[in-house]
Amino acid sequence: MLTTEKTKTNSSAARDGAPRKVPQQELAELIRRVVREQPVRDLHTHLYPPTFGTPFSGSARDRDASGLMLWGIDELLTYHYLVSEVYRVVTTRQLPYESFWRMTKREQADHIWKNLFLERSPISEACRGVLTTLERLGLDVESRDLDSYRRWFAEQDPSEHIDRVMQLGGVSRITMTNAVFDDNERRRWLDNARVGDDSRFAAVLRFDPLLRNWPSAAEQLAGWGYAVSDELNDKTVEQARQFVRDWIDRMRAIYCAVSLPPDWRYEGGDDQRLSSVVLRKIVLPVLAERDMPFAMMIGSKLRVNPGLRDGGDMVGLADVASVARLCADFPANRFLCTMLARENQHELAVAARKFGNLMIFGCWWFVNNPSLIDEITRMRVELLGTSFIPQHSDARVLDQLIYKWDHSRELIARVLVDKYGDIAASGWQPSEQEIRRDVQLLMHGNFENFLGAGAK
Ligand code: HDL
Ligand code: ZN
Repeated sequence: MLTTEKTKTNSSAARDGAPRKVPQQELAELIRRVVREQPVRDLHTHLYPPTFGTPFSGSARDRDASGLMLWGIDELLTYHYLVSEVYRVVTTRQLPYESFWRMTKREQADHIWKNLFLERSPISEACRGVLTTLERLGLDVESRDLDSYRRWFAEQDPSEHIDRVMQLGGVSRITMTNAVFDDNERRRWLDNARVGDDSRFAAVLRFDPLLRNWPSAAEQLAGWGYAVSDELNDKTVEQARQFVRDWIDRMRAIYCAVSLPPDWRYEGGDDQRLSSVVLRKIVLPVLAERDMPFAMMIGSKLRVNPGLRDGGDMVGLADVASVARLCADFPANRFLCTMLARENQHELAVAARKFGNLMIFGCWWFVNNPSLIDEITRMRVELLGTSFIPQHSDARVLDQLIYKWDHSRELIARVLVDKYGDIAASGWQPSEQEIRRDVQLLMHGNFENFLGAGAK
């Protein structure tokens, strides 16, 4: 219905001190700028500061072959996404997996560069990301001169490069994934209590085996001095809770996390599945006591093709009803959740409408592609407004922060341009201040507010 009454003009609104309304034609550019300028708190990565060692460093003195801080062009090119993709082009008949894994990192990178960049155009998202990163670092992509890129990286200092990449990616703080059951990771924390003391990084206690394979996890806890048996009696429960507390404290973890297989289920209070009992008796009580969220990343079938190593995992349809049951049964806990299957995304967003203690986040791994980020983010805004966390990078190589956030910011902005445009068309003219407030929530505030008092 067309109203005859003139709406307030900007000048009269400005006179009475209301925030300036943004004329529609300027709206799109303003939204893109706000999204570009808003620092993001990246809630899930596999990145590390130099204190965890780095296999790549200009000076041989600093190199640590098992170091966890991955950065530079050869790590970018040998990202497990690209290993999977190159094996679609050069099959195992031509290059057996073990021959590839016996190559040096440089030789593997040469192989991927040749087959996925030079002999075929690098148009996949993972290939394109390498190009975006090189371009934003100021390197000459058009030259296609891999050795020139290598020379440039070899001149960089790892810690200074972290500052540079965070600045280019607009990342205010990096959240690590600290897998306590990984020997390399655990040893570094036990050898050096200050290993996590880099203010640019926050730690996350990741303990998949507790839920994926309790008997094996219990054996390892016993080996670490906790009086646990694989029978979940009171003594074992208390000792396992102490294990979780000890590592939250050692890492100063801001939340705890697991990745779960697609067939993971939680059937409610009397569910005697080992993972459900471990959740109910060990994990969730400690997290409630510590006022700390629990992140569940659900849908990964591990090593369906072991020859590809980290690249060998597969996606499967998960059960959103199990997440909903957890949220209902544990109202004192807060749950971060992301799912790997595209087909789970709508139901998960609807579950978030039902439970305020559920915060859905990110377009994870196999749905971290432009077409799906657009689809999923659009659907989430329509169902949840600004009350979700649109993205995390999942970066494994430091430099990936640049492309993963460049690509996602553009896509998130595109959705917001449409959504603010829709309300402006009804006469609700958003002010710049309101847009900045909303984007700060999406990129930073929703995550920080969900962390609770205990962690920042
Ligand atoms: O379990 C996870 O955190 C996943 O993100 C895996 O690390 C996976 O290999 C990955 O890197 N996805 O992007
Ligand atoms: Zn991850």
